[in-house]
Amino acid sequence: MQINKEILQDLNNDLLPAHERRFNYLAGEIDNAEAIILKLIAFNIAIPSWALGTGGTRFGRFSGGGEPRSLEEKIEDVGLIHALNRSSNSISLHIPWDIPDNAPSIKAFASQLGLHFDAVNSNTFQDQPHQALSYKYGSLHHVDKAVRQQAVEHNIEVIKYGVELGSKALSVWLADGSNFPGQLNFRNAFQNTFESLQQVYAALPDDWKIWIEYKPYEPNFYSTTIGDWGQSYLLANKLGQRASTLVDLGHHLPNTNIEQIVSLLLMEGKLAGFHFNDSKYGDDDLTVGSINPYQLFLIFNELVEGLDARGLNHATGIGWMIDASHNIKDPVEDLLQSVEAIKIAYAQALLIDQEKLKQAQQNNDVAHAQNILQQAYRTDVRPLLAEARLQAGGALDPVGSFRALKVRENLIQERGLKTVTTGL
Ligand code: AOS
Ligand code: ZN
Ligand code: ZN
Ligand code: ZN
Repeated sequence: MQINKEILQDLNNDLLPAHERRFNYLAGEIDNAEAIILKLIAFNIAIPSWALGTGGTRFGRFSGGGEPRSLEEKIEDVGLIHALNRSSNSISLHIPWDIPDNAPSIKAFASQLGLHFDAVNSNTFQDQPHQALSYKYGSLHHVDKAVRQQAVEHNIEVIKYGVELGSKALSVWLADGSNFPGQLNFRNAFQNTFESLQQVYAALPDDWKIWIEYKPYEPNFYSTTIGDWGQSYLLANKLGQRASTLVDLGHHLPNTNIEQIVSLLLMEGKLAGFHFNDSKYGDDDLTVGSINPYQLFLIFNELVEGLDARGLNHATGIGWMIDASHNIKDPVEDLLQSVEAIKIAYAQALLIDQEKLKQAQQNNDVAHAQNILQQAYRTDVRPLLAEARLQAGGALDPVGSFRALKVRENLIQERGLKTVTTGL
């Protein structure tokens, strides 16, 4: 299904007077509304293919119906999201959950919807049917060279798929670790990981990057071989210029200062990008901004300050991606909310008076520094986002329009109530 542009227009028209009232008020309060709107229009966030179906937990999975049954249908769903928010013009695939067998036609279909392909993700955390060797005890770090080789080859295959689709980065997340003390020799595991990654790195096309994701625990509960940003950064440094560290917001122990990590990675040119989500306890993969929007804002403060006038578009080479997946919400609504939360944080960060903040820091005026940040954070920037969407041809109210257009009902009609998508 596709969004009916005329009906969307009608829905926008109904909301227009109230929007204009709110927007005009805000535009009068701040002095850079137009500049912020342009930056918001340029800022797109990639949608992960694995988030388009209702997620499960290890206790069960409750499908919401009308879920995508194929890669084409996943792309179709991202197209729906993009038509509503005009901020999700790419999709990140997970191989082998998504196998782009006929890459040229997949690519053509995506571009019809205004979409391109972001980073491709490899998967060596599960065994696939017909796979020769098991990843039960790890993949790139495995004690057995043959298993490492199989995992290296899988990553190279993923790069090949990505090349056909026009992706420019391979994103690697390893479940490799150990569950019990004594199970693993840490140094050997790390060294094996490094040597395996060197082979993958050597297979990267010249204009490609490799993004190394870290995570402290789960599925392994004693050690993870790439467990934190230090370990990822170490690997990225040893590998070379085209390797960098990917920050998944849920991959930190509680209370970790993620914005500080972001700031230093950016300074060193080693910030690969993000898997945006939110969490209360661990890798909860909750809707972005649902738990701790202030943290998100502080991260965007670092990004705006660190990337300076460059803006946060694709030209930065940084990956802006969601990695949130839900077991009770409609996945499309969930993703629309996540994108909105990311852009709210960005717009708020653009309101920070960076000059004044520097001054306050220079003068050790701590109270004033806090006020500068919170003045921006407590500004309701949603009319700026709505205006940006309007100017870009999207919906003033994406979730409201999704409901009014009965998108899910239509998808259920087309695809059926009991659909199962690929993924976890
Ligand atoms: C796993 O915890 C990571 O967040 C990865 O990014 C993973 O590939 C993705 O979440 C799909 O399971
Ligand atoms: Zn992730
Ligand atoms: Zn994760
Ligand atoms: Zn996560």
